[in-house]
Amino acid sequence: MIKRAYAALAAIACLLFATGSYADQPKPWETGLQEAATGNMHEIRWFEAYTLWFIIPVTLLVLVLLIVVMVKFRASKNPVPSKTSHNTVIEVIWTVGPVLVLLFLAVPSFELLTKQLTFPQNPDVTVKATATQWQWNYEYENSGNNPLAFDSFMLKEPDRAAAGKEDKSKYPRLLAVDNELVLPVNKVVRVLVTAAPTDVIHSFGMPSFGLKIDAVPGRLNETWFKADREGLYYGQCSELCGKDHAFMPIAIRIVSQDQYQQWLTTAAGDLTKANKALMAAVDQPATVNVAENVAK
Ligand SMILES: [Cu+2]
Repeated sequence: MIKRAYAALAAIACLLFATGSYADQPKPWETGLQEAATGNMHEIRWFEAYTLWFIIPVTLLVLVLLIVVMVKFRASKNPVPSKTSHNTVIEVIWTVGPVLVLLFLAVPSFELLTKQLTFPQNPDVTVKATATQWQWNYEYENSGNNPLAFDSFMLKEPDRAAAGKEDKSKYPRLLAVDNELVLPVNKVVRVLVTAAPTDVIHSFGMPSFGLKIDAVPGRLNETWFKADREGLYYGQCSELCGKDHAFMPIAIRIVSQDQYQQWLTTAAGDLTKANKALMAAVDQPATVNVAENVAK
């Protein structure tokens, strides 16, 4: 009996978490930042909200001062302008005030920057992302005898059915790709970013990870992240790189360590098979949810 209750609770939990928690992607009319999926992004979001506490009052103060000056000292009301050129009190205020504001902004800002640029020792996984006009190539380090590297192209509309990616809420147009970059949750991932030798500059950007780094031909840039929840995340090339710049999205699938290991083992031999198996494993709760909706 109790077992059954637990099973029912688990099923309900599955249904609840199946809705909406599977993908992080831009939403129509979104004006804020995407939900954070890494510690750094949590702090970026915090810092953004924090700066607004300074920006809004300063903007309002300047607006009020402008209005006061325009009304109170307009030519008709104030025909003889003041010839005051110095006022020590005011000068001290408008020097010390901004200095304080800048200090309050600079300290957490540099702290955050340092955190982003401090690479954790011994990353769990290292991948290399190479940009080419106009796709990404991902290469996994330490994949042993079976080196794993593959191209990731934007998913073309006619290929949706064959790829099993008909659900546009999960695999949105212009963001979904044929082969996602698959990585484990709660692990430090080091990303080496470059562009093909004779190519142009691109940029590897993943908003919900707080990640953006240039992909420059002949130069190896390094960044890192640690995703704190599973899901399918979308980013884009973030440096204008040519006519198909808007059509080289980045998709990262964050999965459990077990799922990642399984995928890695299979992917070395057959990437399509590994991707299909992974999709079946992670998309299952959502399918149950859809069936439930249809039943109603
Ligand atoms: Cu680009």
